[in-house]
Amino acid sequence: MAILQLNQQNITQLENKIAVPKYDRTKIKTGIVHIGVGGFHRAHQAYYIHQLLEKFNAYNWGICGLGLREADRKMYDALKKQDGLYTLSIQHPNGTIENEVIGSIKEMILAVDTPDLALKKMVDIHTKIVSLTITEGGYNFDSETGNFIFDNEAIQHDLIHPEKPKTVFGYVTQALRLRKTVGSNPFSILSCDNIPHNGNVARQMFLAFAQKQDSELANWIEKEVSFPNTMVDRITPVTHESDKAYLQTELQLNDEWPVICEPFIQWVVEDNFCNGRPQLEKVGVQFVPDVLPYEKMKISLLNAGHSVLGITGAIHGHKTINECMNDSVFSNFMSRFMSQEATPILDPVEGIDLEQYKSSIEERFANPNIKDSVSRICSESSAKLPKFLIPTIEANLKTGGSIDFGTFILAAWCYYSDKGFNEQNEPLEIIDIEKDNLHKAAKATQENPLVFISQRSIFGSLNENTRFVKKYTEFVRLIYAEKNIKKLMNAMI
Ligand code: CS2
Repeated sequence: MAILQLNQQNITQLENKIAVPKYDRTKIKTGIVHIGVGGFHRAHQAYYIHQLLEKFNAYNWGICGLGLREADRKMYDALKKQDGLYTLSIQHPNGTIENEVIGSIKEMILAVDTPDLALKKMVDIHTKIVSLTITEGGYNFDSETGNFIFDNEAIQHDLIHPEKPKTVFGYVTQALRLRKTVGSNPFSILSCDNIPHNGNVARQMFLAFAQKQDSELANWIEKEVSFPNTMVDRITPVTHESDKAYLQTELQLNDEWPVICEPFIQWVVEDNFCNGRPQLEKVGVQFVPDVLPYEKMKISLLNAGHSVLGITGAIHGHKTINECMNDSVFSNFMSRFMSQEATPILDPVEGIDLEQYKSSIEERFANPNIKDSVSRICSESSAKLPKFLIPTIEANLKTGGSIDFGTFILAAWCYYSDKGFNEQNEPLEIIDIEKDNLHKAAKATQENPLVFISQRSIFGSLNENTRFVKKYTEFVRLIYAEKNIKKLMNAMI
């Protein structure tokens, strides 16, 4: 049977094989410009908007995907070819797969090719929200000081050339400037990254940039633009060739870049939008006055739990998170980390039973059909760990709580960054913008055990805490001497 290319024209031929959008896509107007379209955005926010279109004809809230970097070209090309359509394959633990074509991404813009078009779309009066998944590192702040990093070429360029921006800070600020000039309302800036207080952090960073460029504009942004805090959740592994091949053989469908995800989905949002918002509560999004306890809970348990499994699992030679969960030493170690170190630092969260929440994380991680690679989890650890794990260690140092599990992970991360091979002698796939610096610092550990944790932009002042330094040094010594991470973990649980 002939293989059909996924695109708008073929939609009617596809509807016998797979769920396709029932709404009239020609009626969709862009209300949201999303910067950073990747797997997660397409499994999460775009899926919620798709449901809103499907059930409530929310035609004013379509999405325009905006890529600012050359690295976004591949996604741009794939979605452009498919008129913004893509397949979401929801993988249940029992093997059931729900495939659905998602239609909420109405248009795509690649700013490196068409910068004027990108600005025009952000300035368009119908655009009410600019949302972001620019990764934990994308907010451009120093973990030690919390300040915006000005000392970088692209930022320097954008400060001097407001009309020819390159970075997210330059684009958003210029778009707001143009909106102010023509007297239209600003858009809300909606951060969907895993950073505690993501809205507040975004606000602080965009204001710092704008202040340096144009203080009058910065004052206007401060007064008029809202930056809701949000907690986002859905595990979305990297798409593999086999996922594409599955759609080709099972559904005779060619999709350049489908998305795989788990059934679980959650979005908790602060109801603080300066220019309107979609009625997402109709499709299960929770609007709450204070998102911070939810964010802290999710980041300290789920994201940190992922890093705990990912780093140790990678060293041992496990390839995926579910493989780690099948190994009781790893799953028990994570569970001990969660109960002994992360739970005590959390505030009560309304409507959530923490014990149940932790069990659900364990079940989700064990989903055998998600196959989330440890390399995705370990990627960009230099940006993730200062948000996911280090605050928990710091909080426990303040209260005198346990720091063993968290500290072990930092020592293991040093070993991981140093060796570049797992204990089965296979090369590790290390993806980190700081990869070379991490490797250099970790290499020096044999002579001076504190070099790695003296990278202050990652570890802050942890290297000045005697209790932490003692534990860390002991673990580094053990991990390097034993060369058997599992044995050491087993002794701790
Ligand atoms: C993961 C997250 O990047 C990571 O290390 O912990 O991508 C995680 O899968 C999502 O935040 C789940 O919502």
